[in-house]
Amino acid sequence: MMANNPLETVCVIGLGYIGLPTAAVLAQAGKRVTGVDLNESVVESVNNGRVPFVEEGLETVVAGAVARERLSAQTTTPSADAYIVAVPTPFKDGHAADLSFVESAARSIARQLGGGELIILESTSPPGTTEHMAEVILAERTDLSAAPGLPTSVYFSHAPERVLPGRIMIEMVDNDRIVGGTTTEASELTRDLYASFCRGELLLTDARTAEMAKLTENAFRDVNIAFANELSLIADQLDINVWELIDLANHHPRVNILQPGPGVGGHCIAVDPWFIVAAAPETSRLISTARQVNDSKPEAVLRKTLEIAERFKAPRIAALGIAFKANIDDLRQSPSRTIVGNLADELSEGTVLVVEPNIEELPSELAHRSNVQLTELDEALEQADIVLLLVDHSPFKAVDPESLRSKIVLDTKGVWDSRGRATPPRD
Ligand code: SAJ
Repeated sequence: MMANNPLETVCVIGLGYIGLPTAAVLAQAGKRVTGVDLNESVVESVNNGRVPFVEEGLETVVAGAVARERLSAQTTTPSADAYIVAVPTPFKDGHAADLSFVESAARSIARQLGGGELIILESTSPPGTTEHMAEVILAERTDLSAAPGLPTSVYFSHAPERVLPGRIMIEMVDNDRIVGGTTTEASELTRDLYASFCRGELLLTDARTAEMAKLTENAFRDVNIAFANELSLIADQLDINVWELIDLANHHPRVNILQPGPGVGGHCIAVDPWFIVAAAPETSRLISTARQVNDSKPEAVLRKTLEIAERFKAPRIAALGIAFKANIDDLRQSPSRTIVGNLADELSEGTVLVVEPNIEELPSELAHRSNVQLTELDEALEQADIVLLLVDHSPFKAVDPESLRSKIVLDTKGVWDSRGRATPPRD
């Protein structure tokens, strides 16, 4: 039984942006960790101590854990004391969550269980998914039960991650964390496991509230960014500088407006609020509208760029950044990538010079286009008629706006537009 089981071996299913760092910090904390991923090249790179994506500080921890034989990776699910499911939960048509990866992870775990194990869902999920995962497992294993305290008991919980890409290794350890079990015992076991690496407060609740809390955090940010994005469109219409406007308003002690941009990207904030909308469509009016406002921003940036481009016969447009946000190489659901693709589609003549310091080759949908080129920053700035800043990567921030005087600049992140900027923009 659990009291005798200190959860020494942990299996993490899904070695992506969340699963791999989680596996690494657990291994660093002394657990024996097996990471599981369907992708053989991911497995191979982890076993060689390498990380298949850019995340500050992660590779050192992975390499150390692999060298000390605390962390290894494979394509099949082994038996373990605890399982952490960190697989994607994308949305399907109509914005309902696609739980097929969670379900197949659950089935692979079911085969390994002997009683006493803890199964934690980390993937961001609609309310009820942890209970659903438990049902999938218990349907396969009628010899086991979710009632606590029996030799045949297994324990289920949700422990949503809330780390910020780019700061994962810091936030994984320092952030407070919500832990929601389907039983109190499951919550307590999860808390004990996470306490091995997490210095933040571990806040216990039930599984459904934990699921909703995670969605609420991202919906909160989405709604607030939508406010900033809507303001930027209004300010444009009224010929007001939005950066100055926000800076001035933020001097009020109870106002803290976020920053507008080319849209909201990534696999979290642009996705998770839809799970709330799908769960309560009639009631989630503000959350749903915020999603639409943020999703409409790339089109507004595209129209404005094309309008300016009309002034040239064959414009050279330097598009700075196609990642979904600053200083990462993640192009998933990136509004700037969409803008560049659509710009290339709609530009009858001219060239889009893409500058993205964090990648070595363009994604396939851009790579084959004759009017798109991956270009170094200096060269793109020199050649460009129009400079379209889409992501606030550090090298772009270092460009002196004075050097762009002869260009038409469209700065969607307010990086070079310092009017009224007495204080640095807040994150
Ligand atoms: N963005 C703006 N204006 C802002 C802030 C962000 O336009 O003022 C844009 C970014 O450019 C980006 C998008 O929003 O396209 C999302 O970026 P982000 O930095 O706000 O968030 P993510 O998606 O990298 O990470 C979020 C975080 N959630 C919250 O801050 C509530 C993180 O803590 C979560 O762990 C993560 O989602 C997740 O995995 O759910």
